[in-house]
Amino acid sequence: MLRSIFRPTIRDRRELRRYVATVAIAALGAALTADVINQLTFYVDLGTCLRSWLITMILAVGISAPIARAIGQAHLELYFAKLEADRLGRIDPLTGLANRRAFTLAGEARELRILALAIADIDRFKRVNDDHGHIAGDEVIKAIADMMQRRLGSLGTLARVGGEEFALLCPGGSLDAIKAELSRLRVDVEQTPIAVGGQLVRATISAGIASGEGVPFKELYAAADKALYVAKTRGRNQVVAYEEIELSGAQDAA
Ligand code: GH3
Ligand code: MG
Ligand code: MG
Repeated sequence: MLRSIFRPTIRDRRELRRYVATVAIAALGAALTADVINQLTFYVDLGTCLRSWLITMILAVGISAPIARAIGQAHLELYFAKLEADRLGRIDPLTGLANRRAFTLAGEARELRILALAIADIDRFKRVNDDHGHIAGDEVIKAIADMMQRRLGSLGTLARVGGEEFALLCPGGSLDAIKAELSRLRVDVEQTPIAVGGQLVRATISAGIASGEGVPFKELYAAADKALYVAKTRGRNQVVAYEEIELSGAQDAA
């Protein structure tokens, strides 16, 4: 009881009402107990006792309820502010996608079984900035993020994990379907000029994908990153699967 009064957890209006009621009942109980002892010690007559108890009850509730309401309201606002801060701490402000922190938390969630992880990176993005300026560069990042959201958003957690780098974490579905959507996204980006400040900017992306149920998140991330690196060295604007490079490595060695 004391803990729920002095260290309350108030998450909605119902809990706020319960808090006000708890404090008012506690104040009423304490004040009435004191007044009963008082009146019985200095007993005059029953009428005086009853009038005093009635006044005590009205004062106890009348004073404690508004104070409890103000304290409870402050706790509720603090709770909402914390929720909002948590939400903002997981979102990339430019694209509205999850940020790297949220992506890592999702990937390391113990109960999550990961089917596939892909990393996509805009090709030669430094040139976009150099040719069109940093603000136009931001617009390009945002436009590509929107294309990704439309193509890949339903497949799992999509995040902006770096400047012009995105990652997708798929907990289920069909691996072939995920690879196919990633390839369609690559074509979408290649074929969709992005209008920024009266100019059309053309961009391409490269992506690496790794899969394996039960493989730890960090290992899968490193494998997808390796596949992305191979996509870049092979000339960019392509999707490479880690299994594919492992296989070709084995064939080269044979
Ligand atoms: P690659 O094909 O090898 O990926 O080449 P790249 O030029 O895309 O790669 P690099 O890593 O050399 O350059 C990435 C550039 O992205 C450099 C940096 O200035 C730019 N960048 C990073 N974050 C942002 C951002 O938030 N906005 C803008 N406009 N540019 C950014
Ligand atoms: Mg790049
Ligand atoms: Mg990059």
